[in-house]
Amino acid sequence: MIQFEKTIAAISSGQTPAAIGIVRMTGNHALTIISKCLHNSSLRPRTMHARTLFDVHGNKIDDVLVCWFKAPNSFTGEDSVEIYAHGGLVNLSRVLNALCEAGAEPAEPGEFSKRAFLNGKLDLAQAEAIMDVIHAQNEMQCSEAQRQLSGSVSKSVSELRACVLSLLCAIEATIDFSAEEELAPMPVDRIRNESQILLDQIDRMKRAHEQYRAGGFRTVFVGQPNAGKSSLFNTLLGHERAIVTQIAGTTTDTIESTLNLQQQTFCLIDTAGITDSDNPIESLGIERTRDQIMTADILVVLFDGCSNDDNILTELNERCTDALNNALQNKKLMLVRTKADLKDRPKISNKINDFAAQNDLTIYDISVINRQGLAEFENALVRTAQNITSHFENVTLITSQRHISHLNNAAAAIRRSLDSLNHNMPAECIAADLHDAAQQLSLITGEFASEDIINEIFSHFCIGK
Ligand SMILES: Nc1nc2c(ncn2[C@@H]2O[C@H](COP(=O)(O)OP(=O)(O)OP(=O)(O)O)[C@@H](O)[C@H]2O)c(=O)[nH]1
Ligand SMILES: [Mg+2]
Repeated sequence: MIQFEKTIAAISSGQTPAAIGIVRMTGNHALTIISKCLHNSSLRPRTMHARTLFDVHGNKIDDVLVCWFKAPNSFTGEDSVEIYAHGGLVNLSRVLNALCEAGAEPAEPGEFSKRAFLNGKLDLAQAEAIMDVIHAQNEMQCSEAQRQLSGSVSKSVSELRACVLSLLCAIEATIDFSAEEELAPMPVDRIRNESQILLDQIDRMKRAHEQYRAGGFRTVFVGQPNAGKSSLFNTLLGHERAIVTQIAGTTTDTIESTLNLQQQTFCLIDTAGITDSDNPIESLGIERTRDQIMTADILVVLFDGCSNDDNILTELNERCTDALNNALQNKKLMLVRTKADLKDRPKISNKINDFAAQNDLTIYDISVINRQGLAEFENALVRTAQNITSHFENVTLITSQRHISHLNNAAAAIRRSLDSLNHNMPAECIAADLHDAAQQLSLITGEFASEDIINEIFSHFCIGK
């Protein structure tokens, strides 16, 4: 256990008015300091004590609950004390000041977590996951962060590193260190195969990361003007985000908004058309629509229930062929017919029916007026998202950009070593790059990370964490 000179304290709960707030303190002198503020009342470890807290001048600060976590069985591994006082910034500041007057010092951002890391209570990836849990904006982000906190990233990265190290051992056995031992032959096939498996694994992790970073499944609505794209977009969101009128060509730009549905996050994107236009503003909007179609995770094609216009299929086929084929192959295309509440709608066109039948697609008949078919459509949207996620089922999701850049560096080093192998370079060259790959992976969990890197990472944490 590292002996830190200072005993630190901070308000660890939110600073807005609340029934209860928490001040915590960690360090060698934590017990001495708290004892001064409790008029020498004794504490048992891991037991809640109802006490009155005083400052060093004997003024009463608050009636509190106090718990002592005896080293090494605490978050930081040091003697730690938590004080549960009445909430609110002023009251909690009084508690903190009382501790500081008695010998504690105000903690720097992330200092508790940094001590936990340096004392081996958690690795760097887990410490970073704590911040992700705190800052999670939705259910998906929170459960991902929780998984990382319980060590999912650390485990996967350690496994990758173990594979690299095992390859390294095999290569080093071929290096003539002593000139006396018999040398093993270079395991060329093994290096090729296992390097490729490592690269594929890293690539899958990166792709899952891209999906996650995009802020949910990019769900793009396309269709002829007036098909009802903006109406469905607004109805799913539950508020009038996009302008809806009966004038064709109302939406000229792409509009994005986040939708949380059954624990999945979608980034809904309403678009302008994709038909060429003389209007320069519309042309720019159309360009953006095409860009969105190209990068869509889910493509929703809407047909106007009031007409049997099926041009959108031809247009998608001609102008966005690759994206359409990709969506079909990966089961990411959904068909919607709108305005189901209207009587005397024309028959749906044969072309749409044939397209749906050939590609085994359901046409969701919906109305935003009487909400017909909306629940079925939402369920299907969630199923489509689940189908996409299933490709990443056994892949550990990486959410931190820092981790991704170390993974990228590791992959580049593995590729360099493969290159050296293919060019019959000396074993030392192949080994040097694999060493580099192992080093990059270890930086994710923080083994061998320099003090500067560690300080930089924890400086982004909040005070009291
Ligand atoms: N009766 C009925 N009318 C609808 C429905 N959905 C949309 N509309 C009407 O259809 C018209 C066009 O709707 P929008 O949502 O603006 O269509 P859009 O596809 O976004 O159109 P552009 O932005 O112009 O490409 C509006 O007058 C809507 O009120 C529906 O389910 N039932
Ligand atoms: Mg619109």
